[in-house]
Amino acid sequence: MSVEITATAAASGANATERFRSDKSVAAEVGTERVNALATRAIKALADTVMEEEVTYDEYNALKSWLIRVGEDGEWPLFLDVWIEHAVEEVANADREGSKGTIEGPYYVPGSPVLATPATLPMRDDEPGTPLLFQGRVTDINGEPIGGAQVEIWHADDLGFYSQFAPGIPEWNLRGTVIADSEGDYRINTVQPAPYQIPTDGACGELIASAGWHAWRPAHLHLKVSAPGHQLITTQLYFTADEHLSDDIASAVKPELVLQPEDKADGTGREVSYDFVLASAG
Ligand code: MBD
Ligand code: FE
Repeated sequence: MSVEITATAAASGANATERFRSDKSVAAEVGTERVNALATRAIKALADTVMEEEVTYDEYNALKSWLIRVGEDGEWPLFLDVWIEHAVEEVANADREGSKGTIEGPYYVPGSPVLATPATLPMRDDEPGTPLLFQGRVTDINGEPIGGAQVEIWHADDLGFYSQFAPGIPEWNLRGTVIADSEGDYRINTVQPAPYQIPTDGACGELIASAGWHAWRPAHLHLKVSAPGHQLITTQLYFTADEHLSDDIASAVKPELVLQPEDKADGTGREVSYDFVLASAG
């Protein structure tokens, strides 16, 4: 008997929605004045679009049924993180010193296995993909190493799927919390992630197809790097020569975040170094 496991937009959307509910939505409270200001402006922007573009009832009803489907497919986290989060991140990190951040996206899960450096991320015995040695140092803005800094990493596999959001992948596959050594150095063995395609069979995919856009993000590693007394940075790293660096559907690429891996001398895959610089807290 063979069991075929298929990734569906609705299943990964449901997981992302549940994840968001349990991690983040509880603490989110916004005061009356801000809600008034922001909701008034956002609603006006939509109403202005209707007026300026002379939107028809057919178009209005298409929007209404599409919005209903975004919810049904659990794709609000995906929609917001793909098309809006980059602006929120830009505002949040406008004055930050040290390494560049970028968006978190919908697929972070806190509490991944803690691993001492040198670490190998949890992966299957036959994990597909090119082995990647990702290493570097965590320092403060004066270049002083931060011993014991925490490098949380999560990324898609060689097929572009994330554990806990696509079926049939071990729970913590390609996710880990790596503790740097006393010199702030970290060393992580993993595999190169594949470019990521927004699920095409859900509401977001429908928007992309209807608008004639493409659904791709360049291949990327997600990271959260932190240490006591320093500001946590949420970022992503990309790979040189990826055809989607210049047209990421999530608008989350910055030139400082592009890695240039090289072949390892022993022929066992690729390697690349990247140093993180953490701003001090407060
Ligand atoms: C991803 O992997 C991602 O990083 C973002 C931002 C949105 C959708 C999928
Ligand atoms: Fe991602």
